[in-house]
Amino acid sequence: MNAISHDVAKPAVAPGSQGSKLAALNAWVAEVAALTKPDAIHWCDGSDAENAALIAQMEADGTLVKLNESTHPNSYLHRSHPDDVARVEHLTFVCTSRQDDAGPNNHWMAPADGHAKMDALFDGCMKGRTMYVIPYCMGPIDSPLSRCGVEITDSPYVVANMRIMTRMGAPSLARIEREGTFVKGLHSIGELDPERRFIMHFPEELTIKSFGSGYGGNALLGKKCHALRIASHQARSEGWLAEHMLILGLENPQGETHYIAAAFPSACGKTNLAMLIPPEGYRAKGWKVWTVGDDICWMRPGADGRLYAINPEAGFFGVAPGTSAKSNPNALKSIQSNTIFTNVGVTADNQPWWEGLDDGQTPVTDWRGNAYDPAKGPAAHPNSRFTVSAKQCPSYSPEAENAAGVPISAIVFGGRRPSLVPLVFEARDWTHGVLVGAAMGSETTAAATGAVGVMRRDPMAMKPFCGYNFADYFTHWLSFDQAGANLPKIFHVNWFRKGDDGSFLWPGFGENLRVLEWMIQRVKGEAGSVETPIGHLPKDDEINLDGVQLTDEARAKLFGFEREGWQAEFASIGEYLDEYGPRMPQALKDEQQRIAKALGN
Ligand code: GTP
Ligand code: SPV
Ligand code: MN
Repeated sequence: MNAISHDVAKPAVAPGSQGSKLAALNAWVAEVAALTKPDAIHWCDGSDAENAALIAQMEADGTLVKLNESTHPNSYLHRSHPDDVARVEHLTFVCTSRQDDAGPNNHWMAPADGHAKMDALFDGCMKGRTMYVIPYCMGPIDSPLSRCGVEITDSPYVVANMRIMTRMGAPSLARIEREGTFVKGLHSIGELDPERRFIMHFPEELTIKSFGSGYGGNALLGKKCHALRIASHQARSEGWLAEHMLILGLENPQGETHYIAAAFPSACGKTNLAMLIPPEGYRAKGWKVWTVGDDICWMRPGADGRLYAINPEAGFFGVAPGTSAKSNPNALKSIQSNTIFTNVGVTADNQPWWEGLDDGQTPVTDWRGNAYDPAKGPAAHPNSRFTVSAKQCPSYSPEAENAAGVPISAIVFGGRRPSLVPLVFEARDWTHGVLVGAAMGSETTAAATGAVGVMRRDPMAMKPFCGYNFADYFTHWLSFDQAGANLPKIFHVNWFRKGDDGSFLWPGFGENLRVLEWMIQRVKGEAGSVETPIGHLPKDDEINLDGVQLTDEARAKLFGFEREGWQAEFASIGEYLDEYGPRMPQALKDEQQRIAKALGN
C-alpha cells in the first residue's frame, strides 16, 4: 500500500487541492489524524488501481477470501467478527442539543458528552493502521437532490464497500470542492469490542462518529447514518423526505411506467419487490419492473407538485438468505461477479452459499469459517449480505441516473404482520396515509441484534433511522399536503399474513405484481374498492388472481376486514401516539380518533 499512501508527516491535504475551497475538509482530516494517530493517510480516488491494491492487501491479510473465479469472477468473502454481524440499535444515538428534538424514538446523549465519549475511544485508535479518506456522493453526481459526505475509516473493507455503495472518489471530491459542504463521518473498527461500540450522530453538525463495528449500517456511514439519520434531519428543514424505501418503475403493456416507493422494515422485502419479475402471464403481455433503488429514497416536490425521488445509493447491500433463482432471479444474476459476500457459507469448490439458495449444492464451511454442521446453526448468518453495484442488476432502471429523479405515483407501507392486516388497503387521503405509516408494525428481524420475531411499531420503517423526534417527523410528512401539491396515493400491504398452521397465505415475490397492478389502476381511477373504517380494500375480483391457488381461509384472511381485531389495534395505535405527548400533531390524533369511532371503539 506504500505506493498509494501518504506519509503522515506530510500535510493531510486532498491531492491537487489549493487549500482554500477544501480548507474545512483538510482541517478536519488533519484534526482527525492528530486524534487517531494513523501510520499513514490515504485519500481514496475510487480508481480501479486503488481498488485492486486494497483487495490484494485484504486477500494477503485474510480480510477477504477469494471465491471461485470461474463461477464468481472477481468476488470475495468477508467474515466479520462473530459478535459484529448486524446493526446495534441499543448502541445508536442521536445527539441533538435538546433531548426532545431526538424524541422517544431515539437514544439520546448531549452533544458535548457524545463527542467526549467518542473522542476518548478514537484517541490513538489508528496507530499501526492506515487512515482512509473517502469522499462520496449520495445520489447521481450531477443531481441537485444529491448530497456529499466524507467518511474517514481505518477499514479497507469499508472502503471497498463504499466504492460499490456510493459514487466515491475524485468526482465527489470535486463536488465537495464546489459546494463546500459535506457530512463528516468518522469511523474506526477499534477492537471490535461490543462493550466499546457506539454509533453516534450529531445532526445539527452534520457529523457521525462510529466506533467498534465493521458491519453494514454501523460502518458504511453513507448508508443509514448519512442517507437516513442525518439526511432525514436535514430534509425536515429543507422541505424534502429521506426514507427507508425502495423505488421501482412498473411498466405496463402500453409502455407507461409508474414509479412506486415502498417502505418495509429491515429484511421485510424491499430488495425483493424492487427487483420483481412479473408472473409468466404478465411477462407475456409486456409487464416489466424496473429497479431504481432497494433501500433508500430521497424525494422532494417538483414544480408540478408531484414528489420526485432519487436513490442516493449506487449499489445493493442485500440480504443473502432466501435469495434464489426462483425468489429473486435479478438479484441472483446481479451477484454472479464483482461481488463482496459477507458472512455466507462456502461450498467445497469455493462458491458462496446460503440457506434458501436452492441450487442443489451443500456448504462445507459456515459463516464463521468452521466446518459446516447443521446441528450448530445455519451455514450463512441470517443477516449475511452481498454488496454489488446496481449497474449489475438486469432490471436496473436507466432513470436511476436521472438527476431530476422519478415522479412517484404511489407510496406503499408494509411489514411482517402474521395476523389481522389484509393483503392490501388504500388510505383515504394523505393525512390518513400518514397515520397508516405512523401506525406500522412489524416483527423484528436479524438485520439488527436482539430478539427476532417480536412485534413492534416501526413507523414508516424508520424506527431505527429517523434522526429526530417522530412527532416532528409526522408533522413534516403532513406538511406536504398543501395547495398545489399532487401527492401520491398511499397504500399498505402485508405479504406475511399467516394461516392457522403458521404458513404464509400469500405466495409473495413475483405474485406481488398483482397487488401493484391494482394500485396503479386505483391511481388512474380504473379500479373499484370497498370502503371500510381502515381504508379502501380491493373489491371482489379487482385483484387478478388467475393462476394463484388460494384456500378459502387464505381468501378470507387476505381480503377480509376484521372489525374486532382492528378495534384493539386502533386502541393500541392511540396509546402509541400518546407516548409522544403534546408534540404529536393534533391532525394525526384526530384521524386516529375518527377511525377508532368508525370502528365502534
Ligand atoms: P434491508 O436490506 O434489511 O432493509 O431489507 P429488505 O427490506 O430489502 O429485505 P429483503 O427484500 O432482502 O427481504 C428479506 C427477507 O424477506 C428474505 O428472506 C426474503 O426471502 C423475504 N421476502 C421478501 N419478499 C417476500 C414475500 O413477498 N413473501 C415472503 N413470504 N417473504 C418475502
Ligand atoms: C437494514 O438493516 O435496514 C439494512 C442493512 O439495509 S444495514 O445497512 O446494515 O443497515
Ligand atoms: Mn434497510
